[in-house]
Amino acid sequence: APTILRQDYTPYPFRIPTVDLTFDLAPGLTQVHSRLSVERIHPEAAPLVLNGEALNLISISIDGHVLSPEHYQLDDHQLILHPEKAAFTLEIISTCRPAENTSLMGLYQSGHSLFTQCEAEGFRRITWFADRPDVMSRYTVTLQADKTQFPHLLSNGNLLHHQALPDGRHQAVWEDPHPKPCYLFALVAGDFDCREKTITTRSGRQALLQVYCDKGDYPRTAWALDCLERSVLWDESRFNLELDLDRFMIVAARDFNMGAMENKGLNIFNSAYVLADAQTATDASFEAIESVIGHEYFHNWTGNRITCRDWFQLSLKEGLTVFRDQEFSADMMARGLPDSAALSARTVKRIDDVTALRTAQFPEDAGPMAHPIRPDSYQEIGNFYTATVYEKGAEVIRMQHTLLGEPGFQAGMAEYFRRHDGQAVTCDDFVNAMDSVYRQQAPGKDLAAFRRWYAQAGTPRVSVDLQYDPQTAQCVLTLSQRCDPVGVEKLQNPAVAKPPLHIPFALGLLGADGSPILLETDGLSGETLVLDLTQTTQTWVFKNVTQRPVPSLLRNFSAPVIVEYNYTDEELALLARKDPEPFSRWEAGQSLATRCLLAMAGKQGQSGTAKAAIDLLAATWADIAGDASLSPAYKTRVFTLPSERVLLEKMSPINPPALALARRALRRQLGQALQDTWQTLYDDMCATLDGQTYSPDAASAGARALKNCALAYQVAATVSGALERAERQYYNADNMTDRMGGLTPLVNHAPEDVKTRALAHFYDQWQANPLVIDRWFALQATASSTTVADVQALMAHPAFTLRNPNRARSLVFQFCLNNIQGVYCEAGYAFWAEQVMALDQINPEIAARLARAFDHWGRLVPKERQAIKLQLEKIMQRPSLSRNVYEIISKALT
Ligand code: BAL
Ligand code: ZN
Repeated sequence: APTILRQDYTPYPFRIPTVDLTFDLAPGLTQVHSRLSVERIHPEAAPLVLNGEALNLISISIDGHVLSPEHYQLDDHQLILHPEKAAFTLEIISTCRPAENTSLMGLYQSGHSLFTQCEAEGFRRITWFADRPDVMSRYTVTLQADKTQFPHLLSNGNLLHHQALPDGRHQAVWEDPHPKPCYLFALVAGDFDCREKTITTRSGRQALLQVYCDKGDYPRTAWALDCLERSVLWDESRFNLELDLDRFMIVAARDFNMGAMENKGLNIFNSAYVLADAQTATDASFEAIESVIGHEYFHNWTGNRITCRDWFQLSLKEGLTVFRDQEFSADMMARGLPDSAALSARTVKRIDDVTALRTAQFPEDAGPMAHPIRPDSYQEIGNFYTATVYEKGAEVIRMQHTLLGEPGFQAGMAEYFRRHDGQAVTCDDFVNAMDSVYRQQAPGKDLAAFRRWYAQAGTPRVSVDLQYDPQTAQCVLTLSQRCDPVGVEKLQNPAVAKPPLHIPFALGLLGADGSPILLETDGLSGETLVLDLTQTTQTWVFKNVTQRPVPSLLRNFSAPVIVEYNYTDEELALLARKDPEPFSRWEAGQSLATRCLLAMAGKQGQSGTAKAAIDLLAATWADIAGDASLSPAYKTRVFTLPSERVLLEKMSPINPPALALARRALRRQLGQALQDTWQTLYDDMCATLDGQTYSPDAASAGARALKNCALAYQVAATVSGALERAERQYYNADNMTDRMGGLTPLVNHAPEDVKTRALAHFYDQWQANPLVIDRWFALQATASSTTVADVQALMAHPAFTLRNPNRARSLVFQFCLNNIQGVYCEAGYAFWAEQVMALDQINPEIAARLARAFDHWGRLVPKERQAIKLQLEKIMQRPSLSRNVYEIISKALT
């Protein structure tokens, strides 16, 4: 497969100011009539190259004259024309087959409806076009279809006409006033329920907000519409950005590759991120829906009004929009709370975001697919919708926010829109706008070193040295940064010295009793200082430090780095109990737990080796449990041990089964050691929630989370009566969060008959709801006792299909990615390889995601490493691998 290089970018030699599409829609065969106005930009005779895949050509004409085949070149990927005129109308008639399109890219059928997905390169499966984001056009779209089968015909922008046609057909004509790249095109045809609301935007315009769903799902759309309205209001108030459309639609699709898609005015969503009610969705789902609806809505400005020049710039819109959705969720969680509670609520969101980064992005940055947030090359762009581009990209935006402060960052955003509204631009253009504000704010400083974050792969490490001199009352802090070669760098240039990055490093110092020490250095003072680490090694001297301090490092995770500092266990316990900065306080507890787990994993789960540290951890947790100033949501994060996937990154060589064993053993031990604590927490949370009707607000969700966390520890520790309590909770719950809170420990710990009965009851109850049945599969896929044979048996269940991405994810992905005890064995690796190959025949984007499950194979203990290598080679030998899977497996084997 050819490698595409960022440095090879050249502008498209033509403009296509208008696109007029007429669709004759039917699942079996759809005809597309495309009329493009084309204008040559470059005088020299560059050919007009249009992309097209899986299309059948009927005719091509220029200014009404039909072209015969000797006037164009056509292959499986391109149509090349040699127009003589400088401006002309190009008409292409073609057909495609939505019902046969299992890739879910382009136009496809889901249930009885038709949907499109064009990002990144799906539009070329609809019609021949310049399928690249820097070609922007005004679209007029006519949709024709059978009226009974497809009563709703939707596309971007405003509805111009709707009329009946002969033979029971009808047509709708849509016009989008905003020029857009083709990846933002969308159409939907089907029979839907719709929940809607008219709102007034800040400038007094009326806008219609709509949520479309399959018939019968209407009762589960209220939350989504509410989230959409709050997103509109938030973008006005926090970012000064107003909705620029008269109509904003969201449509839920059962079959969808991604979470959702920000098509202009017509967002298409995976139904998992739209549908929710108390009975079927957990608190986590409600929260995820809020975040994804916000995310897609915020793209309307960051992504759609200003888009990407080329796909190497993907993080321009994704990193920025993830940052915006993270802030939206944090603001929603902190709404109406007094300052200290608001800080704690925001920190809970920060903890979750950092955990997600460490779970997916840190491993990616250490593996064969490591790439900078602005990649330099790709074979298949679909493989670069990654945690690095999204989540690390958001961290890079967040650091600019930290450096400029909220008012400065907003000034930079305003400058970005002033310069580039309506354009397709680069990450550099964004940083230039921020830099212009930064230079004004801080004369003599600039973002030159900061820009390296866009170019460098790998997670930097910052090592910390702290020297204290009681005589002079001075504390000398030295920070040193390094970033080891990763991915292809290791082969190409292992000795490469990466230049230092600009790392905003937030820090505090605590006294022995945990009280904050005022930091004074170089004209700066405060209880938290954000130091500008821009050199490989830098030193700061703090004055008037009257006692030996304990450092609180990288507060609020001010940069996406790994900190190295030799804390004693006691120092970690002090920070976990007393650090006034809640993120670092959580972090200290996690570090102490990590020490226990790694020591135990080194000894096959034996806790004797870490007894003192475990006792200290338990004592610390007991104190935190009783700290009335901390919210239940925050406590739940404290009591959640780091996941295996986070821990794997800290082990060398990696021994996953040993880690899983250690984690299970530590959970049991903490369950036993803190029996009374769990009982008190469980009772307190039940009392807090008693008599309330279900609401997904952050406070109630936090109470339920802590209750279910306490219950899970009791069951893990086989505390007498705990299993019965879980069972009662499962059967009597009035909401899905509590139901899952009861069922999960049952499935992991209960005797076979109890577990089987509950699972059968669950299936029976919810079999008509696909999203709930996804939970049923996922729960079994991740249960510690589940084997490859169990998963194969579940795949034979009538409700299972690999064709639906959510279903494939719920069983196959959950097992391969999250069932450490089940999958790390020869049978597990063989199963994984088989599924990658089977999925590749159906849906290469989804197959390529599964293909990454063992990215870290090269760092595993030798026995596992060999076994996985065999499977990688087996996949590689498969003829007709998709470009998507080929890129992943070939890089893994390099
Ligand atoms: N643009 C693809 C889906 C998303 O990031 O919103
Ligand atoms: Zn996005």
